[in-house]
Amino acid sequence: MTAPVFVVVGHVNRGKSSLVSTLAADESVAIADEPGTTRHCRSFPMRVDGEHLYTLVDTPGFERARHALAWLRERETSTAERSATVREFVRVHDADASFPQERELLEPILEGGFILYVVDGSVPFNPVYEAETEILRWTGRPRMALINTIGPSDHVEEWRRVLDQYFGLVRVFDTHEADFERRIHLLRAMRELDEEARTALDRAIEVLVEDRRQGLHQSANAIADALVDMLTRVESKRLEREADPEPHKAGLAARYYDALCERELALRRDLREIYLHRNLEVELESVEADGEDLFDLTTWSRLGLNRGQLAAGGAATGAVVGGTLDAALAGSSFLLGSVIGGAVGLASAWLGWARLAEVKLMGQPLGGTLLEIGPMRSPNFPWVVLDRALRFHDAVCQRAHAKREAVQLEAGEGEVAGLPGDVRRRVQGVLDRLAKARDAASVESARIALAGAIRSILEEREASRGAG
Ligand SMILES: Nc1nc2c(ncn2[C@@H]2O[C@H](COP(=O)(O)OP(=O)(O)OP(=O)(O)O)[C@@H](O)[C@H]2O)c(=O)[nH]1
Ligand SMILES: [Mg+2]
Repeated sequence: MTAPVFVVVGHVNRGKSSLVSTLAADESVAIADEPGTTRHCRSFPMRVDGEHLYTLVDTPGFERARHALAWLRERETSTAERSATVREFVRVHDADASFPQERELLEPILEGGFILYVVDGSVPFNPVYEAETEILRWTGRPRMALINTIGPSDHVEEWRRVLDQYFGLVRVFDTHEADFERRIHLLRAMRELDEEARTALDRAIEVLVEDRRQGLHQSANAIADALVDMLTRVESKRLEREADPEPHKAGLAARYYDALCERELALRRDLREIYLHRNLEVELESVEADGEDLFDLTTWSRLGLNRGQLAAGGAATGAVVGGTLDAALAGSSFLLGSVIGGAVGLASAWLGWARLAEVKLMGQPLGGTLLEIGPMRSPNFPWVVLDRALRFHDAVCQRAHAKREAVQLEAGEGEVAGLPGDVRRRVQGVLDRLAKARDAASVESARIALAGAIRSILEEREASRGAG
């Protein structure tokens, strides 16, 4: 079975490369505001595990469609001969080097490619496009039209009425907003182009769905790994006998803070890798910018956790006793800002940390003392990490590869707030086990259980998106 070739064509600057990028999940496709970004055809073979499923061809846009059509019409003999006339067009102008863009885009079609014609549904239809669609009709190849909407105006219905006359298949496909589900929908629609393409696309869909399932699995592991690392993290500093610990506290706290932030960032890089978004910016949100950061533990109500739930779940960590939660967590963000900025007295910063994480000063058998911070004991902390991980995962796993801007996590309603009670209790149960784990084997067993719980959460979310 040969892999079918789909040739993405359209007017210059209408989102052809965006379609290729999103459908191929390939962020290396050049996309830009300037018309004429794509100058030459480029093939993107869709391969999964070495299996070649289909090929997408990005092409330069139509530039002189009306002239090209006029040339064809002058030479029209019979309808049956139209595709031969298009071949003749390419051959003749190869010799005189005119119509470079039209020649480039027609060649892969004449070689047996299926046509995906992209239009911009935010600009009105005009007769230039009629020339383009007419040329495509002359090739006699199976074709589908896709309405992509770049700007804010809406001319989709107008386009649909026109395109229905020229194309057997017309679909709306927003190249910058399409998530995995919509990609699969489009591949299903493309099956209608041709019997042979159908077999190949069926296989492609099957492989992509399985690949996606594995992606969710890997993501759950990555999130669980990060959670366990962050929750068990300890920073320590050995001090000389008689040394005053005070001057060392702020530095150690800052190192601890940095290590946790760095681990969260590493998780984002892992998730980005899983979904083939290697160039996506994944910076952590800063407190200054939007008031939300990893240590914004005061927002526990946003996470949908009330004090009772936390107390029930988190009592094992010893941090929640009666009404002390609010006091313990109040101002933690401010506190961390001050650890970094050094604005507040070191002693009070250290005191604040002691409310979130264990801090210890221990005598050592061979003399001197060990100043230690961690592990994190705030019962809110893992929920904040999980919440942020879920939101980031959602953003990355649904992101179209044509959309290149940095990921922005929306502040507001947390994701863990929407989890059913039994799911939260399952997660909390594992967190409690982790807090009590005293050896590597019990930490590992908690990590596996956590990955399992997170996997169910991710799969549930994926299923609800598919249903929507
Ligand atoms: N917001 C938004 N912008 C889009 C969408 N599709 C394309 N664009 C933008 O439109 C511009 C052109 O997109 P490309 O995908 O490069 O278009 P093209 O048809 O390949 O352009 P040429 O190669 O120059 O013919 C880029 O700035 C894209 O970011 C969309 O669905 N939404
Ligand atoms: Mg392009």
